[in-house]
Amino acid sequence: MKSFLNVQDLGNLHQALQEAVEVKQDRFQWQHLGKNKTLLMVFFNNSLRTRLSTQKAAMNLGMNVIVLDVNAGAWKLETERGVIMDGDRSEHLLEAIPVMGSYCDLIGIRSFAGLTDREYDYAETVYHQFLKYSGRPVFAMETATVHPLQAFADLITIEEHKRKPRPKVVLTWAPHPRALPQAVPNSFAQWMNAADVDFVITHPKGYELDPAFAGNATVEYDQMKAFEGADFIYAKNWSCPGVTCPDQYGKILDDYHQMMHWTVDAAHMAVTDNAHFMHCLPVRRGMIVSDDVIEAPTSLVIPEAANREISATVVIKRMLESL
Ligand code: AN0
Ligand code: CP
Repeated sequence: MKSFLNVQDLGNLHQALQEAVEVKQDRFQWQHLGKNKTLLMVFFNNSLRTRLSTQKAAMNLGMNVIVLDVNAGAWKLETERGVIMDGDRSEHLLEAIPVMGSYCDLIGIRSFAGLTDREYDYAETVYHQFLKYSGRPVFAMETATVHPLQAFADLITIEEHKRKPRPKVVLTWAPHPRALPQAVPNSFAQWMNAADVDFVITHPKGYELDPAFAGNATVEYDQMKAFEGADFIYAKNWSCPGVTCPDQYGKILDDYHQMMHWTVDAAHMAVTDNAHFMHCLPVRRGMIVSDDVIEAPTSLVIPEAANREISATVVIKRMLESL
């Protein structure tokens, strides 16, 4: 595997899930694969889970790891071609990328959406520049439109906790004070569409996900109706994807004070089939979810985060095997 952005990059999903089970049984059995190999993790944005779980995964596989926080100590990078660099950006991404590639064997990138230029974000411009100019296999650690390591961990978690062969999984929008990317819901939708689940998306009008990710999933605008009989509730905020209202791309459509009835609380969970609560974290309590719901025994937020180490181990293992 030379690139990891989408669920299709893993090939047979059932096989990948089986590999995750094997990794979980003994995560250190492929230490030889990473000997004298180096992973470079490049962060343009903050992280807790991705940073720790991906580094741990690489260590499970016997790799060395270098982490670069671009905004904390590196030169400010220009990303546009054809500009006169007389501002505060000292270096161009087009030199920085091959230089980074020369020090490592694999590259993981975190580069969030700018949320101003839909075309630039949805073309995954930064990711593809890394792929093209680094000469190394590259994987997304949340890029402009996707967060596949998260969605893979989410699916592993659902497989571990499902009580029916085909559970009902509901992705629900929830309020947040700041505009957030669509990467997490995009990937979650893509992976759920590929999995054997009954998948429903619920959000206020205007937050329709890009059809490339939402596929044929059922969209139910009545949140309570969507929650009925659900086995898994996956909450996440996202800003306007610009599908039904292109001029609003990356914006919050209504003041969050008006949207607090979308916060997942006990009254919401009461209409489900004793559903598990899920969220990728970091989560704002009182905005996305109430304290009692996230603290309930049915909440999976911690096992879900723990499975990030498993999803990352499978992905890095696959990349090491194809070096
Ligand atoms: C990011 C997002 O919503 O994409 C990262 C989530 C894993 N969240 C925040 O910036 C709060
Ligand atoms: N879920 C997730 O990717 O968390 P971080 O932003 O802390 O890495």
